[in-house]
Amino acid sequence: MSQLEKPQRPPLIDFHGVCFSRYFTDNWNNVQNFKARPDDILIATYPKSGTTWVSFIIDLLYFDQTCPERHLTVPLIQRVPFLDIAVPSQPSGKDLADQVRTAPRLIKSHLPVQFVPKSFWENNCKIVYVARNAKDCAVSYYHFARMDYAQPEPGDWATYLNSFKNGKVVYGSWYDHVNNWGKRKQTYPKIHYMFYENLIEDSSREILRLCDFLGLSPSTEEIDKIKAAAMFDNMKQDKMISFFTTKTMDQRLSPFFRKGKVGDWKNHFTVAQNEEFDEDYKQKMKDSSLAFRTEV
Ligand code: PPS
Repeated sequence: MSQLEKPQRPPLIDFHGVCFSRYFTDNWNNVQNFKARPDDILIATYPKSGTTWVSFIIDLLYFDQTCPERHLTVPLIQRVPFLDIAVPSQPSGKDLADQVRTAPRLIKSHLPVQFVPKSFWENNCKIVYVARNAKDCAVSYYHFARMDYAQPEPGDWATYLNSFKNGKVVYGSWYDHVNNWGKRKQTYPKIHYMFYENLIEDSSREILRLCDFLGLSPSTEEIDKIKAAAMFDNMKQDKMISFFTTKTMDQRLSPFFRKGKVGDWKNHFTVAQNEEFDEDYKQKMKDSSLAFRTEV
């Protein structure tokens, strides 16, 4: 990407009490009025929590047997449109979702639970939520913000870490996001709440749990094939998912498929930053029943 093509970084804005940038609010009314269908599956996450990984797995689970050429010819952003996004000169996620002709439609969103379009709830849609521990999430988001010009200027790591702790990043507070989705699960049973760390630890087990939730019963061979295809190094090489053509991303600064590990935070946090983070975390998560692992 040349300097001239770089889109202007948008400022962070407060929108209904949550931080966003305009690329995630410009299409707000259309997104809110999105007409979900009963068999749509929403893949919801806080950014950098394993969305692409789980989207890829679910897409293969549904379509690899019936349409094996799909994942070789159709970019993942069309197979699993990102509902919320609207970047100038690119089709909006909502338009891409409307164009999907296969069923079930798989739809990605980073929206906090209170902003999910009401048609998903009205139609009793299945929702897969993926969460990742806050420390690795912050590190991954920092590197993503350095290379993605749809994100506000991240500043240096210390500055970014403070912004993350205070929810001053696009999609707001990680703490609110994971907890409010967790609370919604208690009243809306059709949410499957997954953890990135569990997928790293044992992806076969997690794929089986996912299948159980989705009502799928693939063969052991299919699971093994999907597990292999979804390994970090394989996904990183896959031209249909690597976002190389996404205009806002300069992957020379940091690749989208960066490390794919649990515990990379240890290479970023100073001892003091870690202590302060833990103290703040304890406060913010004191009423939470969620248990995150920062190593596996
Ligand atoms: S986004 O932009 O919010 O949709 O990003 P998201 O896909 O949620 O998260 C990106 C991080 O997930 C890692 N990733 C993987 N890890 C392990 N295995 C596989 N297959 C895999 N695919 C994606 C990706 O590398 C990002 O994490 P970091 O820590 O930055 O490497």
